Amino acid sequence: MGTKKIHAQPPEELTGIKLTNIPSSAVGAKAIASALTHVNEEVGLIKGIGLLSKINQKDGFDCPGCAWPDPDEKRAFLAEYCENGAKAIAEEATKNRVSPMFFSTHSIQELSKLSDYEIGKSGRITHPMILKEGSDYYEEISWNDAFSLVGKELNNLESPDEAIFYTSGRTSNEAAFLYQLFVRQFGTNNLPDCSNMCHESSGAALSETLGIGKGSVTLDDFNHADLVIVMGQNPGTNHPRMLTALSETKKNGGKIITVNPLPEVGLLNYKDPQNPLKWIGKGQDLTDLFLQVKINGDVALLKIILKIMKEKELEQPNSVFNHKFIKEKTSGIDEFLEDLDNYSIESLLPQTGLTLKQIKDASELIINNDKIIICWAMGLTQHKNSVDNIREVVNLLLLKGSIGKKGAGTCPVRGHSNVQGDRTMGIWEKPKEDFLNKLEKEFSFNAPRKHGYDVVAAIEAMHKKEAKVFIGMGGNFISATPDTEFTAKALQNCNLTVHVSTKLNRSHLIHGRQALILPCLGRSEKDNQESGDQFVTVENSMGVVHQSQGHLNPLSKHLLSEPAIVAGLANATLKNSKVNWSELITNYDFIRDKIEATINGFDNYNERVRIKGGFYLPNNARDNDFKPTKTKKANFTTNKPSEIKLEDDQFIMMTIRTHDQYNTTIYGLDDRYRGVLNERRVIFMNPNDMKKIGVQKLDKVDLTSHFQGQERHAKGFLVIPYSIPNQCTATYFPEANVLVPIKSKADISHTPTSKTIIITLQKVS
Ligand SMILES: Nc1nc2c(c(=O)[nH]1)N[C@H]1C(S)=C(S)[C@@H](COP(=O)(O)OP(=O)(O)OC[C@H]3O[C@@H](n4cnc5c(=O)[nH]c(N)nc54)[C@H](O)[C@@H]3O)O[C@H]1N2
Ligand SMILES: Nc1nc2c(c(=O)[nH]1)N[C@H]1C(S)=C(S)[C@@H](COP(=O)(O)OP(=O)(O)OC[C@H]3O[C@@H](n4cnc5c(=O)[nH]c(N)nc54)[C@H](O)[C@@H]3O)O[C@H]1N2
Ligand SMILES: [Mo]
Repeated sequence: MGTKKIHAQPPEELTGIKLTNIPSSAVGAKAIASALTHVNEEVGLIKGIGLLSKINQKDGFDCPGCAWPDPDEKRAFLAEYCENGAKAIAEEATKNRVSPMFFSTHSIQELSKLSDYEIGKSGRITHPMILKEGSDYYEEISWNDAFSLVGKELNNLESPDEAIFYTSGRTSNEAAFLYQLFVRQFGTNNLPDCSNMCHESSGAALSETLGIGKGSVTLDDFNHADLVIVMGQNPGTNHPRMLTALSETKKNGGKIITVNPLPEVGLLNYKDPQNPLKWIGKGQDLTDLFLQVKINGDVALLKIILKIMKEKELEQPNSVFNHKFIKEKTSGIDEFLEDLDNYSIESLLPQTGLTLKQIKDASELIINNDKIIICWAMGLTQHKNSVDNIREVVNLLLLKGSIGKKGAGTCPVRGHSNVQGDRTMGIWEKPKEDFLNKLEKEFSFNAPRKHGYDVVAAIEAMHKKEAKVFIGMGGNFISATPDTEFTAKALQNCNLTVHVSTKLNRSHLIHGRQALILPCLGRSEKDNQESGDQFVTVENSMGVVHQSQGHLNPLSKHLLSEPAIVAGLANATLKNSKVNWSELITNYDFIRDKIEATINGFDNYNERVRIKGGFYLPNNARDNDFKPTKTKKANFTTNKPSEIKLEDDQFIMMTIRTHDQYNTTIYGLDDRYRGVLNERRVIFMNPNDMKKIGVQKLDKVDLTSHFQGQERHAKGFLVIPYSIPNQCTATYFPEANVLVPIKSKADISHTPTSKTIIITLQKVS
């Protein structure tokens, strides 16, 4: 078998870099032009504009781009989308088809030599496909045969715990609910999901401290905030509509602090895409104070701020802390304040890369304002001490009483458009007892109690051959996960790998003994079942549950909806299920009734979700009620700064997204906002560091990562001098995933440390 020659990583060849000026502002006319170009190329202009008019409208479909919420009230025609949302839609609604003919003329080996960009551009998969043992070509298979094969392989396992059921965050509430029910009736909690690699650290920290793993603010809070702190996040690229919310904060007199190793264009300056009059000219400065922190220097920075706050409060009692809130609502203040004395500002400062003056300026803004929102994303969640990062953010908000009131609170900005909803639906390897009890009662079965594998544990189990069947509900497991070569081996060890997918991706090529691709409908397509056209529901980053309805005709009549695929798998696998799977999918209202019966906050689900705009789920932190925590109060915690020690020739590397990708889906080869065109194999470096190791602009280097005495290698990256702190570097994911060691993960949350990788560089002569 030719598996050895199959490429688990993108090719190392360079694509012809061009450097341009970094734009002085984000969005504006260029963004509109770029969006329309993608739409035109993939879908055609007229159909494309029709599609854009349905994005995030109350009768339209939820943009698959990100989980940023839509305004509760006004929604302008063509207004609730952004450049990158438009690209996401274009990518799904593409004219390009991956048909059985395509597969019969392209071997797996050949396809694996393509770049992720080329693989994605091949298009949407039209038929269920099987890769038989020993073959190098996928062939068409009937849905029935595909389901039977999965059922047979699952039932052949010695234990249900030998199967892995992964979920990516685009899956609707209805599909996710059915999927977890199927998996638990089969007998395992092995439900790893993309959250394990994403906001798991936020969930862990927020549950412990505030009693809910989700953020507390609503979109309207941005209209009322005095101060918004954006940490470790690049909204100009990844949540462009957030810039509108930030500009509202500014309009109302609020201030913005940005904490980031990179001066990300969108945060610094912005032009409203909905206001063409403002496209010409300078745009709006969003950030009032930019703290160019060193990678993983956030706990050190927050500790200095907290120490300054404490000092001021001691000098001038009642000038900083909200004592009423602290006394009534929190626990652990004394230990927390005492622990701050264990650290000195002098020893913390070098970790931040900032001057004390800059940090004092930030502290001043925090001390003088009461309504504070802190936003964050992957810059805080993907480090060894990520949970500490987020708990320290909570400490700051608690001292100020800046939670559970208008204009204040926590704002972890979610990634995938329904990643938060999937968790609400029970996609989690560590389900709560209360939820399992309700499932058992409603569906008359015994749910497994043993906690399942998260993403890293799942990879390790497959590597050790302790897990033998992998099923992915969406996503692109091989390219999204760390330690590419190790993970490839893990997947290749399986008896069967199955992917429910819209588009071709690398995970279809890194396969087990046999493999299946089960093609599903996309968000933008009509989902017709026995009772007529269905809608699905999703939950955004701020806990609003709402409808999403596709309007396009499905691109192939052989596609099934995700709920129908789950029902098919369940019917073929489960022998004693008392659930009528086939009936549930005739009308998704039936699924929603079951959700209402088993999950809190979904009362009158079918009725309330039909109200335009949807409804908010309960949120105890938003209501200033912290009873769900262990102490029944909001908890102060003591946290540790980074413990990384770099050797003289070592650098810390973060892996980030370009402006032209959606996770592992590569829309194009440009990173316009960072001035890099037509190349993804680049490494951003500080010019002083370049001098120190003797490399020049556009020199080619190989990268080696170092972890517990092991080395991993990635070849051929071009050096780009950039505004980034000393000893810090950045590369793009998924290209650099090969360097992320499988065992390098966050404490508690087990999130791979995709933003902290220790590397050295070797110049290629
Ligand atoms: N267009 C588009 N939209 C997307 C996605 C996409 O790929 N493309 N992905 C979606 C998903 S799943 C997610 S999770 C989100 C991701 O959204 P982001 O978290 O914004 O994405 P990243 O590119 O990982 O950027 C991380 C940011 O954190 C900064 N950073 C890195 N390390 C540190 C640190 O130690 N401290 C601080 N303070 N900052 C740091 C980086 O410089 C960068 O600006 O976006 C979602 N939306
Ligand atoms: N080094 C590094 N690694 C990272 C990160 C990082 O910052 N650095 N970020 C991590 C993060 S935050 C995340 S969330 C993960 C993302 O991990 P995943 O969610 O696994 O990856 P995606 O690239 O979002 O998945 C894209 C694939 O989903 C399929 N798809 C798209 N739409 C649909 C649909 O509607 N239904 C179905 N069934 N399939 C669909 C398509 O086939 C597409 O190829 O990656 C993580 N990996
Ligand atoms: Mo994510």
